[in-house]
Amino acid sequence: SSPSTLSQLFALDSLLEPEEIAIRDTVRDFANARLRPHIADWFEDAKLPVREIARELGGIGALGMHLEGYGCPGTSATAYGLACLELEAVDSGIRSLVSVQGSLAMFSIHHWGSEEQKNEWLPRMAAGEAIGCFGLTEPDFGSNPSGMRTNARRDGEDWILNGTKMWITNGSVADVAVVWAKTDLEEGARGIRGFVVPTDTPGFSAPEIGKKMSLRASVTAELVLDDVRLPASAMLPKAQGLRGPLSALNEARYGIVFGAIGAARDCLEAAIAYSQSREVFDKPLAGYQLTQAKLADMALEVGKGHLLAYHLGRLKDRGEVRPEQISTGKLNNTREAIKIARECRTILGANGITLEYPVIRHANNLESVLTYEGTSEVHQLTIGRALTGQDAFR
Ligand code: TGC
Ligand code: FAD
Repeated sequence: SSPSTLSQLFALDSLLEPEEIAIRDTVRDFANARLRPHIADWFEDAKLPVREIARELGGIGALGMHLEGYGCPGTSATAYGLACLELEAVDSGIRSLVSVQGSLAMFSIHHWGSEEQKNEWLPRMAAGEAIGCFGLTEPDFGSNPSGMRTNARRDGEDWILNGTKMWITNGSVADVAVVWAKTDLEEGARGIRGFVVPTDTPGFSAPEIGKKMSLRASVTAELVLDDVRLPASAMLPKAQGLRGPLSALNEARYGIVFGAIGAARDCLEAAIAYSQSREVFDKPLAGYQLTQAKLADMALEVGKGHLLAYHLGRLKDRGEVRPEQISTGKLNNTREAIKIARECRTILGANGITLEYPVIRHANNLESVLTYEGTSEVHQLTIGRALTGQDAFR
């Protein structure tokens, strides 16, 4: 009989609106035509042409896609998720670019910023003409950002920022950094606050982090803030406390729920195709029961991952999704995706370790995806807290 696609097996399109399918297909076609042919080289060379790609992504409306106004397309959250899925089916690094730009940097300005900040940055960021980054993590504070040491003190009307941020996606190519810092408790703007920092401000530097074995098609940098002087208007006026950055993380984690399953789908499609053409012991690998058992089990997880993502998309579109629900999707879909990537690698044998096929690249990328935006353990503890009412983080 003729083979079904994964989408047909689960009748996935029956759960989507025609407009969402059209957006998904636009992004898929763009990704396959403009990104897929180059991705193995970008990964091998650890060089992503961020500016060029950002302008093209802006051109198809993929930056700040589900934000309203200020030049943003204002699509449904589900459509945004589908875009993340198609981009990560090419590479997690591309989805990261979109997540950091749209869900972290643009969302923070859109949700917590002043009209002046929104008008200054969002239209250019939506078009991909200005690149943003988001500095929360520090060398000694990743899972526990509440311990951050980066500090903002008042000098007259100005703010002076000092500190170091670590592992910041797009850091060394960004035009603007959303930086989270602790403010002096005595000075009326208590606790953790966000600052919109143009990266050409004196005292700001962003050395790139090299020697990565994962997310090679993504720029990662340190941010060094050495007496960076900013006007009073640089502070995000509406964000106070950890809720500010964590609300942006919800947005980016939501995109990863979809994205990770895109990487898994790409691995599985590569493994199915390979198993049909590769002959072992005189017949195609696909004709062996052991292979089919692997493929069937992986298809179940890819299908279930889609269903969970679509469900969270609908909850988010209704404004009902809760952070611990996003944690269920981030934890499950990332964890299953990396298992699938590794299992697919076995089907490809030695060919599976090369960049001729996407599988080892996805597997390596997913090591980062498992860690950033809340490690698996952080999401287990978030779900555990929701189930028991007990906070086991500390
Ligand atoms: P906790 O006491 O739980 O909360 C402090 C305040 O924040 C509120 N809150 C949230 N608000 C919105 N969304 C969430 N998910 C929230 N979780 C908590 C909470 O209501 C409270 O508000 P308020 O007003 O009462 O003060 O804080 P905690 O210190 O116990 O921390 C909780 C924990 C561990 C879950 C949190 O710190 C955490 O999520 N840690 C992980 C850090 C993380 O994910 N970093 C990611 C950095 S960015 C990145 O990795 C980009 S990768 C590139 C890409 O995306 O592709
Ligand atoms: P740690 O927090 O030191 O964790 C180490 C281990 O301890 C993990 O297994 C963790 O799960 C475990 N652990 C932590 N707390 C507990 C606990 N309470 N109980 C049990 N186990 C625990 N950050 C940004 O701000 N912006 C970015 O753009 C960004 N981009 C990134 C890009 C890449 C490629 C990578 C790899 C990271 C990026 N990050 C970014 C940082 C990322 O968010 C952090 O790496 C992540 O939050 C984990 O922090 P950590 O690496 O310091 O690990």
